[in-house]
Amino acid sequence: MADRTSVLIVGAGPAGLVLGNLLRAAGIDTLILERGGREHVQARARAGFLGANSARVLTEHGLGAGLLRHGSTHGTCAFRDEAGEFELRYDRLGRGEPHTVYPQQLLVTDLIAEYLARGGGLRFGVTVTDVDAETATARFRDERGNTGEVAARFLAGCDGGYGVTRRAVPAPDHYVRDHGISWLAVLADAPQSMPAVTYALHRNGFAGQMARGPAVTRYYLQVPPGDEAAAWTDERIWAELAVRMRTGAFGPLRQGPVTERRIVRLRSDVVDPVQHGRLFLVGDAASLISPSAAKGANLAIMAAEVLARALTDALLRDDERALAAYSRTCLPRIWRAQEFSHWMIGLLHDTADAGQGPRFGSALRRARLDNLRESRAHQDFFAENYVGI
Ligand code: RFL
Repeated sequence: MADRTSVLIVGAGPAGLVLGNLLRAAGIDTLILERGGREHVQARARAGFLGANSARVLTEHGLGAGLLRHGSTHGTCAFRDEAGEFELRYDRLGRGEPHTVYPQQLLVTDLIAEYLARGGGLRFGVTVTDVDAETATARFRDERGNTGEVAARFLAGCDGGYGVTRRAVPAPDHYVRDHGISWLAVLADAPQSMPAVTYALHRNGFAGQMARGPAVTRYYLQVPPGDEAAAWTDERIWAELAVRMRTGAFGPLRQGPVTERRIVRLRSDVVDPVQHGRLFLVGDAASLISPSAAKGANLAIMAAEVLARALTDALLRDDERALAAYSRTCLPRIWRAQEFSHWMIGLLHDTADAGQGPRFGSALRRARLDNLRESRAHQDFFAENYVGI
């Protein structure tokens, strides 16, 4: 006998948990199946920068208490290259909005607690093995090897960019770009070295610093594709960061033990359409976006709100118009975020496109940075896209 629920959500990341919370607030019966254990999911450090729209979704729906209490506001970023450093107060440019910095693992912890308090069903250690979009059923296997099936009115695919649900959309247009660029993503137990998010452009490659909390900081180092994270010792990481951040000119870094190092391949893709039958894809499952512009978690939260509204209309008011339009509603925003993230990749790296040598690429990059340094119109474009969309 299959379990039954109104909405079966695959995956307890930001997408699945925001969706689950919003549906529970409307009194809709939901079940989340999550492959990982609770501790693993609550410890997974990834995003940190939330745009104004994401903060609004969370606070408007009673999910922002932790964010308001422990998050911090950031409105400045800095760029360094051989010509020096300049800062952009992006919270005074464009639409005048700042970021709220709140580590993703804390947000996920809050969302799980609130979802359970709202009476939502949630099973950890359960892997969905395949879904049928037409009948809205899913098969799963738990950690002991037991298998089972859930029948739902609707399925939400919130299982990330490499999950099973996107494969249940038959013959989608699958747009893919591998940027041929890898970053070493580092978390260090140390306060941030620079007061602002800092992007350093250097002939050795890009380096970046992003705040995560008073005692934890994220750094990025562009590394050759194929590099292994284990090859980067603490000493090597700090030495290379010092070179690219030009600490000789701008002052030393505040070092601490490196607690996480992992290779992130800059890869982007979009599934179109993001719905099929009674299945709807949300967040990374719909579109993977490179972390260059810190958009992934933000897209996930906003799409979850769109889908929650549409499912509420369908289940409580028997009105499926918003559900039918889900792809059309989400895809333009996804593509705008992709466009900006590509623009950022071009700003931060020497990209040698076919037929255009590396020297041409780096000269273009310098011109792009000069525009950002000097032109108010470019600064407004940057600010609006950096925090908005
Ligand atoms: P998630 O967070 O990957 O969650 C998917 C969940 O689905 C589970 N799952 C399954 N469960 C059951 N059965 C299966 N078959 C399953 N397959 C998978 C997984 O265990 C997991 O729990 O997807 P979601 O919810 O769409 O959220 C997306 C965000 O996590 C992601 O876009 C961001 O982390 C991207 N990102 C950033 N986004 C921002 O908006 N701002 C940032 O500052 C930012 N920084 C980052 C980032 C991503 C990074 N990495 C690791 C790629 C920094 C980094 C380093």
